[in-house]
Amino acid sequence: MREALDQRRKMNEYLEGLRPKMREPDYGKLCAIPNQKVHQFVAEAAELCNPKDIFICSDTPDEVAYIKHMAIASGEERAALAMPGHTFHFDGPYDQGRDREVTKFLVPKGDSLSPALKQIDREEGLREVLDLLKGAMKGRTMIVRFLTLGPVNSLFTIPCMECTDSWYVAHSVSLLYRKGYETFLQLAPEVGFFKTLHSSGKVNERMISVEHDKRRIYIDYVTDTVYSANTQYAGNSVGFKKLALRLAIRKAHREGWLAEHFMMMGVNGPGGRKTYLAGAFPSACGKTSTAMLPGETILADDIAYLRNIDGVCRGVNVEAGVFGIIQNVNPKDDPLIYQVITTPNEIIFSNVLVKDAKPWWPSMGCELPKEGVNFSGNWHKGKVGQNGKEIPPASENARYTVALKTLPNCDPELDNPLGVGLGGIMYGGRDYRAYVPVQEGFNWEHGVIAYGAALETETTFAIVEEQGVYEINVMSVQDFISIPLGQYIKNYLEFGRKLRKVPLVFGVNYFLCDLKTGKFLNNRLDKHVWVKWMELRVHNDVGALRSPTGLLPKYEDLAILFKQVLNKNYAEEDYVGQFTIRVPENLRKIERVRKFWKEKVSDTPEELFKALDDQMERLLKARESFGNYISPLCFPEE
Ligand code: SPV
Ligand code: MN
Repeated sequence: MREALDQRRKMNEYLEGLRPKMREPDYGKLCAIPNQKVHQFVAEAAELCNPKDIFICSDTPDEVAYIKHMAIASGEERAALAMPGHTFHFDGPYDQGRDREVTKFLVPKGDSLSPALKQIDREEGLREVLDLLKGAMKGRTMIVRFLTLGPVNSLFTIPCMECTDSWYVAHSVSLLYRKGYETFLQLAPEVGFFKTLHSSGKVNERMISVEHDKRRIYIDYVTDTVYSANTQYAGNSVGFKKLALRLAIRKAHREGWLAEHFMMMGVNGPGGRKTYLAGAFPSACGKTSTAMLPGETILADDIAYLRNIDGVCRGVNVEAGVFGIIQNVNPKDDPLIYQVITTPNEIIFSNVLVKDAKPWWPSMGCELPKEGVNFSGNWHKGKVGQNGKEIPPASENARYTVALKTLPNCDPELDNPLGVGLGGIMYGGRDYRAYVPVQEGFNWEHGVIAYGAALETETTFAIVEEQGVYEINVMSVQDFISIPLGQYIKNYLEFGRKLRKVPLVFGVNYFLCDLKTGKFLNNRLDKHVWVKWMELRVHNDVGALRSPTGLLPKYEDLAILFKQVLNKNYAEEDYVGQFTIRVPENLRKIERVRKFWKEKVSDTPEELFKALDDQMERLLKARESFGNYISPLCFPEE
């Protein structure tokens, strides 16, 4: 046995090269993985980045605790918060969010991606990023982590590994992903895996990356590798959020399944039943707060894989933790999250304000201190940054990182290798003017096109519509779609057609405003009623009204739900205001969506235009009978 092992070691030049650089226990943990591509990745990363040592994490509780300890000992995180288990971390002032400008696909010669996607010639990009990573880990430890995307031992599993010199990144992996060392021990030589090579680069005395102008995040789909240099913000440095999602989308579309920017939740219905719904929303449009509605269960808050298993659309959470936006989390609007992040739990706060051993963030439900420490160092109200702008107390994108299993409302099916069967999928953007708060597509095609492919987010509200700035964000995943957009939609439509049990498709809009006053027409918690209505629709328990843009809830059903869920009397007048079909605004929306798919995408399927045209015709026809603004009470029951 020992001889065989020795033999294998000898045959593996990568391991041989690593031997002098590693301590025996780490070397043993790496040798135990029977996959030469793993050894090669570690050997090449070490050769390039020149770390002082290499730590292989085999996921034992001691090692996981050591990583957290080192995150604090290195100064990347600080434990100076009163609440046990809480730590905080700062990213540099220029690294406070996903960086679209420097995140690029490496495209080999002869291959072409949609011009809308940021890209660079593969050879040129590799040269650039490898040069930045050269010697980047000098004097530091390279931490090697193994994890899986999706539950272990399942059809959905994608094995992943990361080499990083950041203990904060390695600690985030503990909270956000499922442990994968065991999976790698069984990894057959032909099984592919995703990998990330990351370095924070040069850091200052506050452990903040200083060479922000040399920040690069390059994605090599030829080898399924993400390279990230001079980054710290977890969305840029932990390679398994949107970076691996880009790789997963390519894989999914090759293999006939879907990788999506979805939350998933279990909604409790009558008679003790539970119905699973998924939802796609662009950042900061209500995705996490929908998934965290009190009384329901959360299965995923950011990324899901969907497969057709025996004709049923089944979904898994790719991750096992939440990297959530903290702004606006307060006891009134997000009671569950607020409770979790203000009690003793293992939580990393990033880019919040720290004062009196407590984290602070905007709209947390109390007044913020006038001074403290934040991502800019010592902060006081009125402090101005290098760009001449006032520095806010906390970043708009300040976050909390927590394992899903810490949450009392974590869904018990989180690790089910078969995932959960989805009853419905919702798409929602920030639409101040056009779409009603909730509606149901007439069928898969209509819903996917009218709500998903037409998903828009308006960045500013202006009374004069032309001043609004709209951004189409197809399925809220557009930034990450690494295949031609038209092909993506074709595959999506095809996926639904092959299902025996097709999920219902809903369009939601939490941001509808009164056209005259600009005031929101709904309260933040009203989404709970919409979600309960969807649950009833999945089981055909309530009827709906047939409007030109989709099936609308009936007033009497919503009135019952408002009473049951929020203990509120729902006035018919409010219903009419919220569910009035606004023909001019809807027509303009269709125009914008059509323009996008005509001008920005070269391979749009005809059926997409047909679905938009049909919707336009329905709107025009309804206008002939009822005028520009049509009360929902005018529409017939389906
Ligand atoms: C998002 O921005 O959609 C996120 C956070 O979920 S990130 O990790 O930056 O992608
Ligand atoms: Mn996201």
